Amino acid sequence: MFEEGQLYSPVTQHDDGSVEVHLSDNHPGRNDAHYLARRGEIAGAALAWTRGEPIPVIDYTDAEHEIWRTVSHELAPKHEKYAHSEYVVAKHALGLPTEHVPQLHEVTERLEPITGWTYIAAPGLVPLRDFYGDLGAKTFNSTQYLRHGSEPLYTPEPDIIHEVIGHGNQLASPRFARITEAAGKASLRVETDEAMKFIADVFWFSMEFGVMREHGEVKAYGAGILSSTGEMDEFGHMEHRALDLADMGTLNYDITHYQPILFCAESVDELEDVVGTFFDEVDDDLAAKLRAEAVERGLVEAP
Ligand code: TIH
Ligand code: FE2
Repeated sequence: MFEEGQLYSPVTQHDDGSVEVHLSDNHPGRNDAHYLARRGEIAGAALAWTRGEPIPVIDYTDAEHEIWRTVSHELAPKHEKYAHSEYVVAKHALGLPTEHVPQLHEVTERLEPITGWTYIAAPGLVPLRDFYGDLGAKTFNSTQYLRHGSEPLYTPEPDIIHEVIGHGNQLASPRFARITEAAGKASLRVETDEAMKFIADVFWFSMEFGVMREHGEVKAYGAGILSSTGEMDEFGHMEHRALDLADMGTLNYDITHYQPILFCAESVDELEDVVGTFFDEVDDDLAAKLRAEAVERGLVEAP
């Protein structure tokens, strides 16, 4: 949801009202006519929805429920072993279904009493500033489609499994929820595209792909790791760097592969002190200052 247009497949609505989703050349569903039609149908429901109305209810097929079930069951033991306890405790508190795809209104019904967050429907890409602006109002723009059944372990394109099992469980932690809200509020404070991108990149290397030490082990708390069984198996073997805002805000990443460089917080306290405080305070000047520091340290080339 960060590099819009790259992360999510573009959606176009034709004059006859039909909706077409454009999958990239390496997407496992690109030649599956049934999958393409289904993606159009689900994106169309979100496009037809307007705020204030009830969130569209999707009539999921048995095959879609089966993908949810498979991924939920594969992830559960990995979460118990390799996810940070802040996430695991929040996941148990939220108690999402594992046997069927939940509707977004059900996610809200569980989440809102815990941390006040609401899920709304997005067709796919949401402009960066809209997405973050909504986070500032504790509102999460979520896709409703499922990843292609042939590759359930990892998808380069966020789907409802990522949005709900990754972010939804994470947002049931009051501490993670507060940091996410702060990132949203930060987006409303900055004017330059550079500062907005810097915030989104710090978010990427924390709430999306962050790892954290706990009892001497490195555990996952980032939603993008927690929704992918493949990434859950691999994050322990990647390069782990200490939290470093200048580095996090400027490091390039490729969204189509497992993340080879991850930033490791020593604790939730440290995450709040470094990343949370950054989101609370960042403005155009601070983002520019951190970018200049990254250039100075040779982390990134001068523009
Ligand atoms: N790779 C994640 C998954 O398989 O669940 C989805 C993504 C999250 C962020 C970027 S892509
Ligand atoms: Fe995400």
